[in-house]
This record gives sequence, C-alpha cells and structure tokens, in this order.
Amino acid sequence: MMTELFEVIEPPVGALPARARLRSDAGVLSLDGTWQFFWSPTADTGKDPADPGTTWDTLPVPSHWQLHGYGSPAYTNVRFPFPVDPPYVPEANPTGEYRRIVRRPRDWRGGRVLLRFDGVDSWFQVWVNGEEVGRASGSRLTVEFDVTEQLTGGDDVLAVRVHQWSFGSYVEDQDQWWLSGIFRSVALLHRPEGGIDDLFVVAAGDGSLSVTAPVPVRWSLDATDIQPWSAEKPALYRLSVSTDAETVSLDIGFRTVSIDGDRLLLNGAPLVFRGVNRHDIDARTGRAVSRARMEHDVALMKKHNINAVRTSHYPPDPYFLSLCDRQGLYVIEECDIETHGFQLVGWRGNPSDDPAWADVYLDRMRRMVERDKNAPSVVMWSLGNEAGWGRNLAANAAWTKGRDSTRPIHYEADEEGVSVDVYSRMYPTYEKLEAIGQGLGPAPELPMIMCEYGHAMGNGPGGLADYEAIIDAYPRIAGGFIWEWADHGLLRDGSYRYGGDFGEPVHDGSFVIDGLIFPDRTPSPGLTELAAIKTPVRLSFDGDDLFIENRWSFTDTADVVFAAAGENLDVPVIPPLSSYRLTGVHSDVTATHDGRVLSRARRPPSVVAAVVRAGRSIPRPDRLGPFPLAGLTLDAWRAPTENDRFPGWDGEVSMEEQWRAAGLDRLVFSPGRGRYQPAGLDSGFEVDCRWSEAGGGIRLEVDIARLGEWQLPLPRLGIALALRTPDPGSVVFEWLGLGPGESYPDSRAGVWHGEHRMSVREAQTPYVVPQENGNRSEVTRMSLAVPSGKLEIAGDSPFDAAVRPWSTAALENARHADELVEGDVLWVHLAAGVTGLGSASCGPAVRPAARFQAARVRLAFVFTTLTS
Ligand code: IPT
Repeated sequence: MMTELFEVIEPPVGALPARARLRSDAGVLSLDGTWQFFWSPTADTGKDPADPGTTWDTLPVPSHWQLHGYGSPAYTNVRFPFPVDPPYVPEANPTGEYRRIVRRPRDWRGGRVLLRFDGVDSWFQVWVNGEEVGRASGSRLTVEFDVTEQLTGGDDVLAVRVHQWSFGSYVEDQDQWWLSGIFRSVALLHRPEGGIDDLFVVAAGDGSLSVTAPVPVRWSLDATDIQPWSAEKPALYRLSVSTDAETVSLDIGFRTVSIDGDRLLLNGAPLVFRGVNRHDIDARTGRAVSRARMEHDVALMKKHNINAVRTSHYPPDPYFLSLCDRQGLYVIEECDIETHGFQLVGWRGNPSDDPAWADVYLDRMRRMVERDKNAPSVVMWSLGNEAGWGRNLAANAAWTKGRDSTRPIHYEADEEGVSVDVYSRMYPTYEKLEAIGQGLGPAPELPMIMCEYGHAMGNGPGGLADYEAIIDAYPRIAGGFIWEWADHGLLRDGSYRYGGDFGEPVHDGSFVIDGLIFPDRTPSPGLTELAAIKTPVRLSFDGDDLFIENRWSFTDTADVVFAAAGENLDVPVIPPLSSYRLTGVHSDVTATHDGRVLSRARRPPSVVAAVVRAGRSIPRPDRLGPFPLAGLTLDAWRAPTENDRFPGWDGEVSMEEQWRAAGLDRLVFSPGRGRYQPAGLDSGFEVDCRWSEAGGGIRLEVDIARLGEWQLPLPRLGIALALRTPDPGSVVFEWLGLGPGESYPDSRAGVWHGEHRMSVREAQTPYVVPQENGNRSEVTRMSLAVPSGKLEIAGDSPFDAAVRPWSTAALENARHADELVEGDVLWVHLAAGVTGLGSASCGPAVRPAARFQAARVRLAFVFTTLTS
C-alpha cells in the first residue's frame, strides 16, 4: 500500500515560523490575478513542476476551481464525503496545477524574499523553476516560504499543485461546501535585512502599552488622549515601529478582556455578545470573498445592532479582522479544526486525542494566534468547533495561555470546563439556559456564552425574544451568536443552489441555507427581528409610562433622539446600563441615533371593530370587488417551514409530521355536511359560511369548529380566497396591522402597527427553499387594488393575512425559488391565528404560547368595492 505525501500527518514542511500580520514599508508584490491552470480528477496529473503551462487554461487567483467549471461543489454537514480511514483519502482526488511567472522586483535589494499564501484548500506543494520549496496544509491559515535562493531575478516559474483531499481534510470537516484551490491572496514579500519580522503589542484598557519585538525597535504612537477601544467606540491609534531597515504600522486599540468570577468584562464593564456566526461565503465566489463583500457585510451587521462575530469555524481573511477593529465588532476567532464526522463513528480515531496529530494541531493554533495576536477586535481564542475532546486540544489551550495571557479561551466541546475560560453551549433549550444562568450544571464558576443559538434556517428563527429575556436576567450569560450570518446558496442558472443540486451522491440538502441574510445579502425577516431584539436602546410601554433601557456598556444616550408624534421627547441623558421612566406618553415612540432608528415602542392599538350588522342573507357572490371569486376554502395548512420539518430538541415528531398525520394537507370538502375531513380519519372541521348584505358591501361570517377532541396546534386556521386577476404579483396590497415585514407569534419584534403598502410580489419573502412566508399579523383592515378597482376587507377582530401570487401547494412543492411561477389567481389567506416558527431545525420547537390551538373560531369580514 502506498502513502501519498498528502496523506502524511505533518505540519507544513519548508515553511517559516508563523508571525504577526504587519503593514510594512517593505516591498509587497501581489500575485493575485490570472494563473495558468490544469485540472486532473486524480492526484497524478502527469505535469512537471518546471513546465510553465503556457498552453494550459487559465484560472483567477484567488478562486475555487469548482466555481470555474472544474469538478463540482459538494455539501455535507457532519458526514465526511469519503470513507473514514485517516489519514487516507480517495483515489479520486481532484488536483489543480497552478503556474505563474514571477520576477523579483529590481528594487528589492538584499534581504530575503518570502512567498505568502493566505488560504489554499486543502493541501499543496510549491516549486520554483522545478525546485521544491515546501508543502503545507491548513486551508484557512497563512503560510510563508522563503524563496530567496530560488528566485533568479529573471522570469521564474512558480508552480503550485493543490489537492482537494488530504490528511488535513479530516480536521476540516466544517459544515460548508467542499471547495478547493488557492482561494485567498498570494504575495511575494521583501524582508529587508534588520527588518521587523514579528511584533506583539498589548494595549490595555488602562492606556498601558507593551511592545515586544525580536529585534531592538523604536516606536511612536499617534495619540494625545487615549480612549479605550470597544465595539461601541472603536478608538484606534496608529503605532509605528521602526528599525533602520523597516517601518511597520499597526492600528491598535486599548482594551482589557477580563473575567471576574462568572462575569465576562471588557474594560471593567459587562461584555455581552450580540453576535452572529460568520463563514466566508459568497454566492458567486464561495470562500473567496472580496473586500467589498466583507465591507458590505460588516456594515450590515452594525446596522442591525450586531456587536460580535464568531469566525465559524476557522480564521477569516485578515482583512475581515481589520474591518472588525475599525468598525467595532468583538471577535471570537476560531481555529481551523473540526473533526465532526468522527462523531458518526463513535469518535473512534478522532485526531483530537491521537498523539500522531499533536504537531498538526499545535501548528494550526499557532498560525492563528501569531497572525492575529495584535487585533483589538479579537477578544477570545477558540480552539475549534465540534472536534470532540482530547489531549491535542488541551495542549493547544495550554500553549495559547502561555503565549497570550490577555485573551480567554473558548471551546464548546470542553463540556466540563477543563481547559477553557468560558463555559459554552450550543442551542440550549430555554429551561437549560435559565438553569445555567442560575449557576447550575458544569463549570458554574465560569461565565457562559451560547456559541451558537437561534438556528436561522428558512423562515425563522422564532423565539429570539425569549432567549433575550434570559440573557438579560442572568449576568453570568455573556450573550451568544446566532447560527448563522448568511445562507451559503451558490448561484447557478439564475437560482441559489444547495446540497444535492450538483449531483453529490452524499449531501445534506438545504442545511447550508441557514443564514440571517439571503445569498444576495438581502436581510431576511429574521435579521430584522434580531436587530429589534438586540437594540442597544430598548423602549417599552407600561401603561402610559415609557420605559427606556440603555443597554450600551460604554455609551450614554446623549446622541439619541427620542420622538413621539413628530415631537422630540424631553429625556435626560441616560448613562450606560441604566434605565429611565418617562410618564404620560400617549403615542408611539422612536429612538434614533445617527439617523438610524434604534427602536420603536408601540402603544397597543385600540381596536375599533368595524362591526356592521348583518343584513339580508345572500348566496355566495361570484365577484369580490374587481376580482371574480374563483374559490373559497377552509385553510388549515401551510407549506412547511424548515423548522416545521424537524422535531426540535424537546420533541420527537416534527410539526409537519403531526400535521400530515392529522391530514391537514389533504382535507376534502363535503358540501352536504359542511365538513372538511381527510380520508381515513373522523377528525376535521365543520365550517359554516354566511354571506349577507352589509351597508354598501358584503359580509362574510365564518364559523369553524374542530370535529372531535384533538388538541394538535394548527399551522393556521381560517379561509383562503382565490381571486382571479391577470397579474396577481402586481396587485397593490395595503393593510393596517403589523408590518411592513412578515410576522408570527414568536417573531414580531421587528414590525410595528401601522398602515403598510406594497405589491403582492413584494410581500413574498424569497426564502431560498420556498416555504411558508409573508404572514401579516394583527390586521384589522386591508385592501387589494388593481387598475380597475379596489377591494377592501375589514375584520370584526384582528386577523392574520397572507396574499400570494401562487397557491400553498405550489409553494410547498417548489424546491428552489425559480420554480415558483405566478399564475392568474391571487390567493388571499385570512386566518384567526397561526403557529409560530421556533427553531426546531436545530434547537427548541415552537414554544407552547406561540402555538395556535383553538378548537373553534369565528371570523367575520366586510368586503367593500371602491372603484377608481
Ligand atoms: C452545529 C455546528 O457547529 C454548526 O457548524 C452547524 O453545523 C450547526 O450545527 C447546524 O447548522 S453542531 C450541531 C450538532 C448542534
């Protein structure tokens, strides 16, 4: 049996020791751009490293070859897509040969020349003019080689051979697409003799500064009065460090992370993560993410009151950290180690506890810590994700503590808190989180965070407000990180694709579509909800009293404008972490900061029921306003959400399964009996509809009663009207109720009561996997307008409304957004109530209070026609 080099468990060979990322006046030559490229489905490419590949294809660097027509993307979550036989990998090991001519710049006199790779997935070998320079793995980690001796000063052939699979793949089993190649920047660096190769700067919250360098240096700081750094006020100062040969500069921030008992602190004040998990991902370029994309994402996070990022599950492009330093985001930086697939074989052979892997583990931790040790935004190191437990992780924790005593250590699977400084859990139930808050369970002496919670897959997560209430109630809980920031859909043929769409024999479907923003970066309703819940200035009404909470740790409300009914309110400056009660406030209030609405408080609307007495009974009309009425049916079903498809931590049977078992998806109407029932069951609904004249309009009263004793929560309960119209997406939908976005009983913090208006098309939320969406709650009045007229619908009591240019069945059957086509019917769903969303796809199911359980409902609407 033969072992290939990429199956030898070893740290990089021929590489230089890891060091800090520094901005320098020494020369840098980017090697990004067009490279010659040859792709082979197996490791043996038959290509000579000395061959410049002049006649080959070309490929951009950075990029993934699967996104340029070579091989295919593949998605698995936990499972390895190959047999678990470490360190061996399949015979079918796609391999890319990269070539490019490099020339040492003339003005780089003396010193050394380094070749730096910031990210190559998963294992590669480097040659210059056919002479081997080294080899490395650690896909999301920087590695440098000294090529001084190999460069001639003329045209030199740089060859890089990259294999998709290697021993390294066994420790890179993160939940994401398998994508290969040189996907981050490559550069040549000049290192002058007597230069500054490394620096370790510790700038503390009290203004003290220590600069450690391997050579004697002079330094200067561009500052007169020093303000501490925080995500709220990311004060940075330019530090210049020089020798005669080189000057490097760093943006430093003064801050101290500390732990006092079970409290996590920054500069002595509570450090509470209002965070998200962020992967490198872009719908067109995969993990090769442009600077513009990163900037856009960071701005979007800040705008939505997010103050922290966990770099799940590997170090990001260094540019991302510089953005976090500058814009103000707390970062838990995570090492590129995940061996999750071993869990499926009972953790047998897990590299985390195998001495053969010790050097590889330590090398990965070192490369992360050394590169980013000067970043003020990095407030914690994470050993990795889902890699079980073992001595190699314990050794990484011990080494890190010795190297950097200023940052706590995180690792979720160290469940007893042996090596870590914070206790971390994923997706706890509400009950469990509350118990942890009270100091019950393992490691009660440590602060606690949720490194993942609020699984944002499809429509959801619901129930975030309940988590927030627990975080607020227990100072031991230092917040958490939503899973996850962005959907990982890859754009192909005009639609976003997920697992299975590339013909993968083994895949995990849409589990990779679980972000707060859609692949095109449009915020989902989940992000709007999160922003409202994480607001730094929270407003709530208690009768006529407005209660204002300043949740910032370092910022007072001097720059916040509180306004009601067009007038500014007279609110004194509220210090950080304090609250204020303003009495006698009679209308809705907004808090605005820098032109951005931070929060809204709505006074519960006083519902004036448009009760119109029923007049003479009439038969069912064949038109409603400008629309022919093509159908009316009981509506007790929804296109299952991704959360409906899973039982959740606290259940055994998913909502969808329970609903299907009750036949809600296949109710049959028997007109003679006025009943909707599924085949084979005696349960169902009895429905009585009465039409009557009502002033200038038509009144419909619907009485729905469940048959039998069943208690199952219902997805919704009401009626659906099919209104014929040639272009249903363009119909203008106006309503008085919660909006403008969709809302559900456990997701309604980001909407407010008012008059809202948009087209039916705009009222659809474009989830990558089509599913229930677009519900509007607490509606009392709505209208639907086409050029020829307008139909107004007023309810006797508030109702839930959804309007769609397609049927529930079409929504349910479509697997990708582009499969949904508008027809000639506008579907109008009017319900007495709906069930919430929960986060059962990975977390707790819908909480009891958010389940719609009524046994009997009465709905009444008045339809009026307004001609235009
Ligand atoms: C958790 C993983 O850490 C994360 O990467 C992602 O896969 C998430 O699940 C699901 O989307 S692990 C799980 C066992 C809780």
